[in-house]
Amino acid sequence: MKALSQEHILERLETHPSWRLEGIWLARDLQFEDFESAWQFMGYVAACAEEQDHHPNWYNVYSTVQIRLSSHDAAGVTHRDFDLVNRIDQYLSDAKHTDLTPTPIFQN
Ligand code: H2B
Repeated sequence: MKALSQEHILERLETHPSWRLEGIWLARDLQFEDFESAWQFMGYVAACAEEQDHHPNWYNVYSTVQIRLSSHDAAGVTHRDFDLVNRIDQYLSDAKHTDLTPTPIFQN
């Protein structure tokens, strides 16, 4: 599958305003109430990823989860990433969370 153009990605992101384009990644930084809620969210995303055979890069510290979605085989963002974004947004529409300001991964 071919990577989408930046123009196409930015257009699609208009309906997903909590996500941003960061290089070849669709990025979002989340905070939940506690580790259990973060882990529950990660369990949901992991199940989606297995079902779709498309997996997130992510980083978890206690109640925060930083997600970076890209299609490694296309070296960019494809429709598969937006499929996962849709399912993540669907979960979050019904789960207590806050969006953090864009945060670099591995920040001390
Ligand atoms: N996930 C992501 N994000 N990109 C891929 O290219 C990818 C994947 N490839 N999950 C899949 C697994 C591939 O390695 C397996 C063999 O289908």
